[in-house]
Amino acid sequence: MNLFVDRYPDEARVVRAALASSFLALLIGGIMGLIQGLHRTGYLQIIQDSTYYTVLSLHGVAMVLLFTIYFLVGFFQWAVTDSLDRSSEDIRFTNLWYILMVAGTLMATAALLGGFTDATNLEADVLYTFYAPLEAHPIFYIGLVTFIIGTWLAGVDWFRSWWAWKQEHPGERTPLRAFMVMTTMLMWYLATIGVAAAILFFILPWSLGLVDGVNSLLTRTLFWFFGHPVVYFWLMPAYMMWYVILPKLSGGRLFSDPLARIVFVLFLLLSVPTGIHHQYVDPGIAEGFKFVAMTNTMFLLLPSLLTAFTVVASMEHGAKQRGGTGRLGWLRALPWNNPAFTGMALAGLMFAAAGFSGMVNAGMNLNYVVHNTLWVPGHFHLTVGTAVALTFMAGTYWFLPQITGNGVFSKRLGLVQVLLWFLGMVFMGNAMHRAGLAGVPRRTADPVYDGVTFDTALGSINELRLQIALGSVILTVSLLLFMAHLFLSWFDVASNPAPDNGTIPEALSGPENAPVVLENLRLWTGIALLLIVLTYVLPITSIVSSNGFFGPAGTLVGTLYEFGVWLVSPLAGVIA
Ligand code: HAS
Ligand code: CU1
Repeated sequence: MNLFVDRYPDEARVVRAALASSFLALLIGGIMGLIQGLHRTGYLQIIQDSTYYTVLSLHGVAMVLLFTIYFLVGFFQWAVTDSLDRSSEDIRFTNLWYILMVAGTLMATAALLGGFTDATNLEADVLYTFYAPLEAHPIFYIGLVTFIIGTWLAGVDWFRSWWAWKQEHPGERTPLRAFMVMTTMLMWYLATIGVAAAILFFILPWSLGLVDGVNSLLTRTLFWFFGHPVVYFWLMPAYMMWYVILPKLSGGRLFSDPLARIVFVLFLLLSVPTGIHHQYVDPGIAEGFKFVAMTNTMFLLLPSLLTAFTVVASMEHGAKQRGGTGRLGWLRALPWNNPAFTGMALAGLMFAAAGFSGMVNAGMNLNYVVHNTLWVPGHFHLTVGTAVALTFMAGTYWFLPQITGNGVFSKRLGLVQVLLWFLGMVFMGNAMHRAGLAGVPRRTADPVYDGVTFDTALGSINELRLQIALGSVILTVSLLLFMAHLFLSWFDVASNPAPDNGTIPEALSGPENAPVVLENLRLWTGIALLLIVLTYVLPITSIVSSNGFFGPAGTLVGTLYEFGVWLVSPLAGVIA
């Protein structure tokens, strides 16, 4: 039997645990999403307006930090173990990073849940971006840091496997899946420097009461240093599924392995030096720095456009192997009755629209029209909420049998589920984008103001509200179906055997055609670092010299001194 679970039972256990955590977060986040969707459209208001922000914080953290990252660590563990064909160097270490992630999650979640009651001083109504001056209980930040350290150790674990593999296979090209994991993790290490610095040096000491204030522009900038690349941390595993699973499900092979590698290297190079495109309207950052971020963002479209080409070309190749013909007629020959395929293909289709709204966001002048409106949630419900989430759910229909040894309960149920998700997002994504153009703000419990009407170019605002509410309901139905289906498949209620289809076919143009220099990850990481220095040192220096490390007043030298004193003071305390 060729199933992953039979070959690597210990690793499969960690993968299953990560997936279970991921889907639990999805369920919790989804319920919060329904409450919000109905609340802000005015259809059902079961919470206070003030509680809306607790709900929204939980929704954001559960969906974009927990659901996505737990899924991807599980998926990456499979990708590394399976593609290198070797066990973890030390399974105890593998268990350790997962346990750390869970410990971090419990702390952060306790703080988030505390927001629902006055009985404790736990609270984290700070939304997933935790901008100062919004302040959470310290346990929230400690939880986040612990969770991130867990992901760092996961990366160490995979690098150890890769180095050991290289020792035994000198001169060989790294298998594609492992290559994708390594480049993604290098990107993640660079990106998380920003959030680690923001939390450890500024926000956590401030919430612990060790320092009086923070420079909120500085912590925002450090957040977006991390906050843009984190979106690719979610996207790159979805891309990996499109590159390695989708061509196979289409009935063919990946069109080009070298092109896929180039895409992942481009993400490593360009993901971080673009973060300022979230801050086009922030005062205190000179226009020139914003322009540089915009230019880098436009270059960053390239890996996604390359992906669109390669993945669709691979699908066409697959369809033609299955007898498809014609310029577009081949589309009919694709396996549309397979939920794993259909879900991923629809996720890709939706991403084409999402990429377009991303381009609008990225243009400095167009951004002024859409920033802080519902357009932006429209954009990310199509990117992370569809391209990523639907790919993860659909991919699970293929992936779950590999790690549990049990077949999926019902293909038809799976198909209905992925179609409903797509439909729900068509309503919600479309209506949110349009409501944003009408000026409806994001992150607002009840966007109704005296004397203000939102004018839509087409249709009416009530129709948009209805679409958002309807979308929320359809998505919830899809989510509940997914959870039920997952349960039925996982516990093998129908006793369906797992199909023996775990092998990934070779690409049409294989790794031997890739330039050797692509393997040089030190070089790419070095260039990525250089680009980060070039784009971030000047804006950060300027932010600190105008407002100090810890808020207004103080010159750069003065605050550097203050900062130094703060750093050594615990040490002085210990000595005394
Ligand atoms: Fe974004 C805001 C720009 C991609 C997520 N983004 C956000 C926020 C989130 C987010 C969460 O420049 C809100 C943050 C907040 O809370 O404030 N984004 C971009 C650009 C891209 C982009 C240029 N975003 C993503 C992805 C995300 C994500 C991916 C999550 C996973 N975004 C912005 C900007 C803002 C922003 C500004 C700030 C807005 C503001 O003012 O606040 C690009 O990476 C997009 C490139 C994509 C393409 C599409 C290629 C098409 C493909 C499909 C192939 C088709 C297939 C299927 C496979 C060029 C690959 C074929 C099927 C058949 C049947 C044939
Ligand atoms: Cu971004």
